[in-house]
Amino acid sequence: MEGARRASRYWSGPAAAGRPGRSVQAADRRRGPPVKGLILSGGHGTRLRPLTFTRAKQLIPVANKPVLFYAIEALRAAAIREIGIVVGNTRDEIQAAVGDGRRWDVRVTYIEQPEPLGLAHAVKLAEDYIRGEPFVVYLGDNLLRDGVRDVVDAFRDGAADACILLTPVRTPQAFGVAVLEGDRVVRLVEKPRDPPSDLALVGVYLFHEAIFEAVNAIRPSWRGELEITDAIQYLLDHGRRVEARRVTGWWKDTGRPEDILEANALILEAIEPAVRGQVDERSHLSGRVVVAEGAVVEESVVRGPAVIGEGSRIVRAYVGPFTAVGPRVHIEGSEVERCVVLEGSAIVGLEARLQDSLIGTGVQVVRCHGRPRAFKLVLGDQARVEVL
Ligand code: TTP
Repeated sequence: MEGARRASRYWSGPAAAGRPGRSVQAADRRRGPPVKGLILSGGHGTRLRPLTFTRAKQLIPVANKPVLFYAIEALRAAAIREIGIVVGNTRDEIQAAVGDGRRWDVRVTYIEQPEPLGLAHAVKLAEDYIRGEPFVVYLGDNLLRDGVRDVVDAFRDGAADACILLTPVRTPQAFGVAVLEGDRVVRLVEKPRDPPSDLALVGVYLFHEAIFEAVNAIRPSWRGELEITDAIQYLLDHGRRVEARRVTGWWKDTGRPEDILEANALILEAIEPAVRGQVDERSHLSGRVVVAEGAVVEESVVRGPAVIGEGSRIVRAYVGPFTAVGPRVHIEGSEVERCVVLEGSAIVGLEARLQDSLIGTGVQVVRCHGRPRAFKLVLGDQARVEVL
């Protein structure tokens, strides 16, 4: 069964069980033709090494929730019930985390991409799954504060063949940039030396089936990938209508470690405080703080926004703003601020504050006792350590 399922490029779980609440059903009924979601969750993830040596980058948690889950929630909030997830060599891990989608009341179908040959290549592989319906491509490592509901509604009701989302950026040289006439796109330029505008493409695209002619016609770029910007440029060159909408609220691509820290800070800013674990009377919490079930905070100061994951122990420590402490983490006699610390790690007895750091799973950062007093490191490939 497993083998037979893998032999095909697509596989999905049983139809999502569980009925949506009445208000969700009503919202779904009000809408026009069904729109599918396509989340791209393959890729190389090279910029997030060493974390991506052992996990899919889309499963790295931001505010203690995998970044991919935000994408699924954004699509579901836009009344999308059918979601294809393009997966590469981390497919088992992604499938184990997401399952058949019933948790979100969506039906997830997995689409295998044997090699990460570009965003347009991933779209091309989804042609049979999309079956002529309008669809939203959502990069599985992207976050948008305001989601995609409004753009999906406008696209469904409009006459465009494609719609891209744009946001002003300080360094357009590092992005795909659009040239506009009104809300129509006339040209796209990839990483321009002399940018025609400061409007960069964000990782969400809406398409009708004309895109499949484009992704089948274009050739790989200099880096050997089928580029989504080339496919959209093909639509423009062939008289298709491509519209642009500006993103409201922030947009974050979590491709690099510093992006994870920033995305974490942005999400934490809006968390609802909740204390479900134990906080002793000698501890002090301030600001937006979540202490999950089974977590223990003793003789410590936690200054929000911050989350302390399930079963974690914070003892005689300071946890500062914009920190996400994952499940079963042990922080003792140390100060951490603006950090993301993943499951099962320990930070014990540090003399200086740990700040702006992304700590993987099961990592130990501990004070050296005994002689000689020296840094003693066991670091994975491509790790980075900054010392005082
Ligand atoms: P990118 O961040 O552009 O590429 P990458 O994942 O290969 O990362 P790096 O540059 O650090 O090596 O990918 C954006 C999203 O699209 C991400 O969720 C991975 C996904 N993707 C695919 O699914 N298939 C692909 O062929 C590529 C290139 C990316």
